[in-house]
Amino acid sequence: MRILIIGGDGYLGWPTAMHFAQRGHEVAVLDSMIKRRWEAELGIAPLAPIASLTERVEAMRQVTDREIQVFVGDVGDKGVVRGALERFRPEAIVHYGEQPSAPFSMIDAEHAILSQANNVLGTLQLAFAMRDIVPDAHLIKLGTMGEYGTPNIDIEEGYIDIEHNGRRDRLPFPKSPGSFYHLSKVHDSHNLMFAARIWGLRVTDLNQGVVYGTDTDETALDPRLRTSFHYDACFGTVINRFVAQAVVGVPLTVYGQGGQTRGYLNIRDTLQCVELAALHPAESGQFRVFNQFTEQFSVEELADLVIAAAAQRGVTAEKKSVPNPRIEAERHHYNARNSLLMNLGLKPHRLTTDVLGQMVDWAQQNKDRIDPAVILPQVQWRHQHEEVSGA
Ligand code: USQ
Repeated sequence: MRILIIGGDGYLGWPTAMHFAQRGHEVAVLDSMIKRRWEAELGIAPLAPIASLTERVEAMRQVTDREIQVFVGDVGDKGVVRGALERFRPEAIVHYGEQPSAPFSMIDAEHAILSQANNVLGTLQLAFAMRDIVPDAHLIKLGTMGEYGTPNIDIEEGYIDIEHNGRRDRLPFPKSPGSFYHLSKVHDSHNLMFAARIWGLRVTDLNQGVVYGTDTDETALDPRLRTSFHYDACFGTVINRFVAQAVVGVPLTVYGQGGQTRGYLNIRDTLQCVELAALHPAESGQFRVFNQFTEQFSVEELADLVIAAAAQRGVTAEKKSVPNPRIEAERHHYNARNSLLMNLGLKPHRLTTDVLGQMVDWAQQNKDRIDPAVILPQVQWRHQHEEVSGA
């Protein structure tokens, strides 16, 4: 299959590109490298140094004999995206090319607008280009479980059967996202659902949970193939952050009461899920939603698991509640369905003490690069003139 990975320089995009290339698919990546510029602007860096995209592609060729084609540019640029689709003619497009951080989108007006313009308009540009150039290609779009928020009912996969005033319908599941970033994914979902309906595009929206992990089969082949691992309060996801905090002796930063529960998955399972979606494409005109996570945990449970795994490695860690910089429910019902990818054959990698222990070992090897100054959260959801209430 010819597969284009948009955002192919990122934490998930690069391993996805290698994964498909190793399985014999024809792979191209499109990336503007803007994430690297945002990191520089915020004064943060991945825990281990990351080679440039050109160096990675060259290393991949040397190590595996696999070729990955590169298009440098912004998916929101009409000429760039149309040029890439015309030259590469993908049968599947995996779209990771978005600003991925909730805190980044909450810094100020400029960052909120940048996040939504980048994400929503880029995806819209792509949808029009697909309509005109590769209308039969399958778009696999990375959405987020955070689109749903934390409703007091079970979360279904994209749609819910509703009875209202004696009539029934199957409608999009209600959305209640918790940041301008998460909102951008809701707007994308609506735009793509509409595009599938009016133009017959094939779309799979992967509502992904929080990803953790350092390695995939391919990143482990050579240090030049590794992917970016963030532990800072802006781009770091919670498990990756807790592991880094444990090895430098910073108490694990449980926000507020720590009952916040989300779906989680290993980076290896992101690759499995995207591959399963690609091998089983949506029908023409179908906007399909898969909830992409394997396990649910509260933040408090995660802190305890990391502390136990660190202890097995002789590392003493502790957790500490810090005032929650976000506005989110801290004790709530959470039960999300995730059977569609399981039905397609997903074999989950569970968050075991062993898996966490390997992450602790890896973080220890890179411990000297951890900058304690970027660990504590700086971005507040509450407007600074409002009174801060505890929870
Ligand atoms: N949290 C802490 N302590 C920390 C960091 C986070 O208690 O030091 C809490 C947060 O308050 C939140 C939960 O952990 O309740 C998850 O936070 P996160 O930063 O790991 O994840 P989030 O901001 O939700 O975003 C991440 C990715 C995003 C993806 C999303 C999936 O950055 O790209 O869409 O996970 S989901 O959370 O399911 O929406």
